[in-house]
Amino acid sequence: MQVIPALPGEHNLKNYARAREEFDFQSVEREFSWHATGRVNIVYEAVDRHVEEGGGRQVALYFESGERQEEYTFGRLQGEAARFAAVLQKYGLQKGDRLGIFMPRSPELYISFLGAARLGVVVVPLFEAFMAEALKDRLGDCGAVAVVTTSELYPRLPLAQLPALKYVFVVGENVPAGAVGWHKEMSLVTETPPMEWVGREHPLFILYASGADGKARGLVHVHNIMVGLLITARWVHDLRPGDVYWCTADPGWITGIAYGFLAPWLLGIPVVVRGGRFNAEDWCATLAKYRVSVWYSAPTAFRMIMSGGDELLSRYDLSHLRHILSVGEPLTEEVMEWSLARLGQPIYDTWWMSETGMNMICNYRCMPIKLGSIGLPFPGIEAAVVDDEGRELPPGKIGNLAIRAGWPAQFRAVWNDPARYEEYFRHQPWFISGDAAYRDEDGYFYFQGRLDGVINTSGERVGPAEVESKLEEHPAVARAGVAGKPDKLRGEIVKAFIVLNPGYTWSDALAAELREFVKTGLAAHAAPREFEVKESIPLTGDGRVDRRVLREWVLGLNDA
Ligand code: 6R9
Repeated sequence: MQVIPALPGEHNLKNYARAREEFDFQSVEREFSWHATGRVNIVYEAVDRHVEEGGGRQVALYFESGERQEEYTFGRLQGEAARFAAVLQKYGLQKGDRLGIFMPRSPELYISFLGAARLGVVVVPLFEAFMAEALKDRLGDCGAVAVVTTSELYPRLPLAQLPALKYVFVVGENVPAGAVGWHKEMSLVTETPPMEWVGREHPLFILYASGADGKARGLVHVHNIMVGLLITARWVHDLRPGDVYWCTADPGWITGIAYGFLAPWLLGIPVVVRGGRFNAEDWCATLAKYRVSVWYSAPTAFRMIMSGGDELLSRYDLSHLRHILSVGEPLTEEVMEWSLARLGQPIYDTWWMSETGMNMICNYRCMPIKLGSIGLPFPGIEAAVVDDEGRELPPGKIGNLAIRAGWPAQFRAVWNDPARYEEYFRHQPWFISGDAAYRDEDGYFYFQGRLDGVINTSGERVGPAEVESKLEEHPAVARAGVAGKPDKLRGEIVKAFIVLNPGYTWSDALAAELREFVKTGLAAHAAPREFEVKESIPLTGDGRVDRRVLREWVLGLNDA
């Protein structure tokens, strides 16, 4: 096994072993203003505080998308967020109400998030690829009273099926009849409300994440998430004054929320946000143009840049890049070798999930990287590999990757579904992640795939049951079973096994139609890339799809 030695030089985290022994999260709490004042709001710590301490003219956000290029200082963000809080207040939104944010990356998205949280309103981020059904499930489940969107996405909102939804704020021109103009309302604000102080346990956002069965679950994160974000931004991402940080994840997913803006802003570090579709050339141009020094991305993106060839990289000055991190899917040897050879540095893998809220098992600059390992638990975090009864397994044995419950950024509930929440904690004191892993003698962890059938395509989480129920709405489909099939570029692709209804025959046209059906009904990234017709779908004793057999099917095991 290849080992990449610890990097020499000054790092924020200097000695991992010592930090493991001495560090506790309470020491981080002392860094927040609320430690002294008792007044809590993450927006104050991420934005207002920097302004009050004289950093109002520092850039917080470099935004670029197509023709649009804008810079926002912390001062400007503070002002705009306060105005949006005033708009929400005018429309009667109060602390604890839920506000959906369903739009492509734009400054207005971040302003809406901050403005809501400033008022104690709970944000429900919705990935821009979601279609009517996914939106109905999520907005309906949390009873959102308002949504921020764009005129392009507005028609996807199934308004008639969302009785609790009272207002839709539309960003940009062409505000549809019945909707509220976001910009117009912002321009009318004359007075802004003060920061709403909340408890540390007050909900900040509800993020819907797919599980193995049923509908997506609303993971509730609270303002206290800041404790985990600040210290990982410093020790894992190694952020310090002068850095320009680019996390490429979309704010519809946990990475794009936690590290896309909250974590770096807690340290007053400017972030780059790039809109539009992925394009290897544009991404290299962005790294060079903004002199990105710390870059957080995913293996699929690295592979796409890799396939652009050395010639692409050689045209850009990437000399400012000093720390690269990866998340979401296994970081393969080929990507690591490419980075070492072409970017002159390793990539630091980080393992965590929507439920954990913060980086959990990571690689650090002061520690050797063992190729193929997701690294070591963050100081203050205890991780283990446990069997199906919750008993700890020795090194080398594959089992459930588990985390000792009670870390600061932990999700606090599954909205409307306490039983689902309890299920994660069924083996006290452990949180059971759903991932398989083993540990070596030195305590390094090795990710071994999902245990529960959740699909990870290009780092995006897809719930097989949601895709199955969508497919089964189509008249041609009697029964569907969906699984992730290993794929060189995307990690996994969505593969659907289907049983046809009488009178239907299989054809490429039907495959295309089913694909489109999922794409337009649920979400583009959830649409199966491969289909296979079967006589029947394997079921477990209690009538659920047997994910273990599907897994064998996609891997081509026991092919019958
Ligand atoms: C942060 C995020 C979580 C699932 C997780 C695991 C996979 C995350 C990984 C990784 C291999 C890594 N995952 N980090 N797999 N190596 N470094 O992605 O959250 O969208 O909830 O997905 O992603 O399977 O369980 P989320």
